Amino acid sequence: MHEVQDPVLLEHLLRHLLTARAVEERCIRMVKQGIQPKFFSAWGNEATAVGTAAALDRDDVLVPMHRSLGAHLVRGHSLDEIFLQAFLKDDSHTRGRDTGLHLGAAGTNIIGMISPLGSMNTVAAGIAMAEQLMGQETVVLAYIGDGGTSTGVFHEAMNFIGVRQLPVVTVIENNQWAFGTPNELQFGCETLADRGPAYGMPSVRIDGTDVRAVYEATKEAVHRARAGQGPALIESLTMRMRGHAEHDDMAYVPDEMVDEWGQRDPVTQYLQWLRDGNHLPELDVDALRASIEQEVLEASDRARAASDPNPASALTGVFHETADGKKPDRSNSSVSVAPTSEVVGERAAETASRLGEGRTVEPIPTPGTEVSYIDAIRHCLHHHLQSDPRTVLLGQDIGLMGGAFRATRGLSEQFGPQRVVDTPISEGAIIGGCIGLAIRGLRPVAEMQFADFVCSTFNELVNNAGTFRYRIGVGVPMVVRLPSAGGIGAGPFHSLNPEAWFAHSPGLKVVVPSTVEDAWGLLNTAIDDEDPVLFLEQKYYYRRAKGPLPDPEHRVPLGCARKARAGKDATVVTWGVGLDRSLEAADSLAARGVGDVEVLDLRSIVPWDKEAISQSVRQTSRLLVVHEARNTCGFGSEIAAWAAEELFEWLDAPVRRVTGADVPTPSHKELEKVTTPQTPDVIAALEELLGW
Ligand SMILES: Cc1ncc(C[n+]2csc(CCOP(=O)(O)OP(=O)(O)O)c2C)c(N)n1
Repeated sequence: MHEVQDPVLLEHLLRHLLTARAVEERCIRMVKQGIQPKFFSAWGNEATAVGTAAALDRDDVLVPMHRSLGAHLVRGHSLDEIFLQAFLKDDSHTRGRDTGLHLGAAGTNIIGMISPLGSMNTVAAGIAMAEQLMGQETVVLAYIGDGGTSTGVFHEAMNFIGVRQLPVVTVIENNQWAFGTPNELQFGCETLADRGPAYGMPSVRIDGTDVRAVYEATKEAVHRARAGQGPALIESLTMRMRGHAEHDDMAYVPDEMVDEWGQRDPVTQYLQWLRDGNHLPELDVDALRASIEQEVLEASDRARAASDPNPASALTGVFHETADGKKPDRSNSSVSVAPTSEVVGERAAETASRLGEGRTVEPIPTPGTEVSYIDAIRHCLHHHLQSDPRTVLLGQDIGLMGGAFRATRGLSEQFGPQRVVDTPISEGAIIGGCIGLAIRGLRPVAEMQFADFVCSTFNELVNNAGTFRYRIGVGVPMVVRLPSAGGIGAGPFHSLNPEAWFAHSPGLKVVVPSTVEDAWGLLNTAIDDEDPVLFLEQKYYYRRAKGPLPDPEHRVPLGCARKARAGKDATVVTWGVGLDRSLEAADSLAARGVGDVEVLDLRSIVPWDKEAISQSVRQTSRLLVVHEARNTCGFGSEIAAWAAEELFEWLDAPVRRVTGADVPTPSHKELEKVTTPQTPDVIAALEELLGW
């Protein structure tokens, strides 16, 4: 028996069902007329989108997907916002940078989606963690299609949500088709709801064409989550009544299926129920529909006439340094806004002090105390946990155990397991979780157990974290610590130098410290930076490099090379393990009187210090790049290409590179040596260069 009887709610649901349908009709027509670039119809999904979103409270957070049009409307996106985005206009949420239904403006409680399926569910988990850390009772409502449930990262998200019992309600919009793939080729269990208990949460399968059933099931799940009783999974069964997008004729879908589900159209069904029970006797449905259609028409016309983005704007806003701060037009929007940074700070401080009650925080050694590189990292993390309540650490085994390399030893005891979070073995959940935490105003620092395992979450970094600011103007201030590089016989899966992959991906900053001073200084800067920073810490230096612990305020600006050795005859640009080899080589040449070599420790790959290299090469006229990462498309190629373009007139010799070989890193130390640059290799290259 349905409990949904309140006339205000009944009319609310009706209004949004009719609006969603009217937008559908308008968009389909405009795509046919060639006016609108693209449209992913949600025809048939209206009851699921509207009924779920209607069950939220004002400050809850929506993490929509591409069939969530009705949810956007319910949560307060105006028709103007929807059509401005559909036409990729300058005043739209993504200013022409992302596609039609990827709505979600900065600073609101609707989070703009990315296309890779499953990825947003980890972000939903991170947002829920953030809200918990701020002591809020916010519920996060996230969606996924039946096809999207097969992705690895979706399982990672659900497992993580289940393990931590986060207040996330996940709605599977099972419209029985994922592009051209039916349910029976998508999953082997009987229903997708069967998976709920295995993820550690209750689940239910509902009729997704019945808006009242959808509303009730979601309301109950939201209520449980808000009461601290954990997450839920709702499988809402519908039918995708049109092609995947308007270009798809869906000839592969059996006609009988379309006919059968056509009989269960969510809008018609609800209208029929209202009529049969005379539930809204005063309401003139035809007049309401006509006025909605008029509003839709006017909004779409207004949006069509709005300005297109300035083409030059496409080159701005990848990082906060180049963001122009332009905000989309939200004048008609009634979407609730996210807490401001001041409020986040206050809430985080309250939670941090509550979590800290009864715990003893050990003092950080006084500046000047000799420490190792790994201890400098640990003390810097400690410093941030202590001085900034927004700091949260996430990683595998980082809590109880203190991390594989003990970089977080003792921090969980001092700051609590809610701020030093042991995660499942799930790189996707760690990085997606960090994104969610960061966009809600916290300062997450992730640890990959080894840099190599970042491959398992490439998507979250490259497609999500790296594009967030560019797409919607939302910064993702997070740091990913990656124990990188070889030189210690760690073999093919524990020796990665991933700097070039990430340097090639817009929106990610990359740093490589090689000394105690830089480990502290770069980490300190990275945690305070407004963009995602990959911190490629070098296992080779963990216990080998020692030095005085810097002052807490010591910061190394990103993009500044360090002159590790002055010289006048040749310039070596290097970083990481290459620095040790290059300094040894330079000393050896000097001792033999062969040449006086300058060594620049680049230490920041994105951004990188072209000016320092330029200045040095103008004096030495010779340039050698040394890095342990593989040769082909290594970052040395970028430096060499740039030098050929910009420094040609200053060079007396070709630019040379000494790099890792294009092979996986072998485990046997002698084999590893052959595949990675050694001091004699650097000496030989310098001798050759000096001979020009
Ligand atoms: C990880 C990933 N792989 C492939 C795609 C391409 N793709 C976009 S939508 C889609 C089908 C999605 O099906 P489903 O999750 O059931 O959602 P629906 O479109 O049916 O609502 C595919 C394969 C993608 N976006 N992400």
